[in-house]
Amino acid sequence: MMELGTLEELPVAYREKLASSSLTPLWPMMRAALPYDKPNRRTKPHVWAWSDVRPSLLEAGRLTPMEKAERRVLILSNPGLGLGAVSATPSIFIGMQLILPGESAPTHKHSPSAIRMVIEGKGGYTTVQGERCPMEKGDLILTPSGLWHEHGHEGTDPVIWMDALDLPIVGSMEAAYAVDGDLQNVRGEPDSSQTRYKRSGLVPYNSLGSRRADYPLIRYPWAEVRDALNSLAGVTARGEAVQLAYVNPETGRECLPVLGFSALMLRPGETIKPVRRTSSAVLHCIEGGGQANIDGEALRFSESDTMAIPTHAEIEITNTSPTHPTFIFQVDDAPMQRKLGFYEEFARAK
Ligand code: GTQ
Repeated sequence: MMELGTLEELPVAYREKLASSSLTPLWPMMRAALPYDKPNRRTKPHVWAWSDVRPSLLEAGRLTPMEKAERRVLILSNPGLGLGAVSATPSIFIGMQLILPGESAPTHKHSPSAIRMVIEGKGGYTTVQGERCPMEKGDLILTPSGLWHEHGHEGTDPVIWMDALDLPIVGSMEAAYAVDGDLQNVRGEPDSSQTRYKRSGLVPYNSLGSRRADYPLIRYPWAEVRDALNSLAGVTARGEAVQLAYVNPETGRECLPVLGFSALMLRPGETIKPVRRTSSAVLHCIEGGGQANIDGEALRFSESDTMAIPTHAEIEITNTSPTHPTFIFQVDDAPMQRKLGFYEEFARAK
């Protein structure tokens, strides 16, 4: 290991000359920029309890009308990333969004890509590029980069969902922006999960010959995902993760460029120990609960709680219920890391 020179060793006059020419020496910060073996991580393992989030969000509903919010969202700020941080992990923005009966969140589009994971309430919907998607608990709805979207609510009780965006990445490129639009014309047909892409393994015949749609499937209904997890559990050894990835049905690849999405089932009493990965993640408990151990920190979670997992973390997750399954929705940044060529999984030290 080299002993690297420090800033203080350099003559003051030289340092001042560099600063006045907008130059900075690398070597004093070499190890901070490129630490050996493992990145420096500021992100803390953390659980945002639904019992904290929900009342604060409902209070926002009383304090701030939609006209003054555009999107009524509380951001999950990772406590390791500084007060008021706008992300849950370095790459993942998570917002909790409330819409009250009769309200709508106006049409816009933006350069970051987003998804919604519905937590509570009936009667909400998101219209994406003219396709109206009903929102039921556990449904995943994509609003990819550049597609018009608006939210509405025709039910009687508050509707709450979790937003995940690649905003920290797009923002760090100074490339994040939005455009306002008019109310969309809604095509008078059910969303594609109920029509063109009703079942995995089947795609419209003509799609084989045409240029593939970037985003053919916008909504992934939870009832079907849950059912598929149950079927997969029947052929998966205990202790092995029962996990399904949400993909683009035309390409079989991840549905968005930066963030990846999957659903995980833990059977009663089951513990899983996923391999250590270079990606960071956010886990949201759709149903059930349990305990996670992240880099030696024990964290309990229950239904609708949301958890941040730093890059390179050692993790273990247990469903502490002896009788009920636990279902978890996972957001991670593996798709972007794979594209950048450094995504890696590390075998466990025995
Ligand atoms: O619903 O379009 O949490 O534009 C942040 C930015 C949600 C949205 C967020 C957004 C939205």
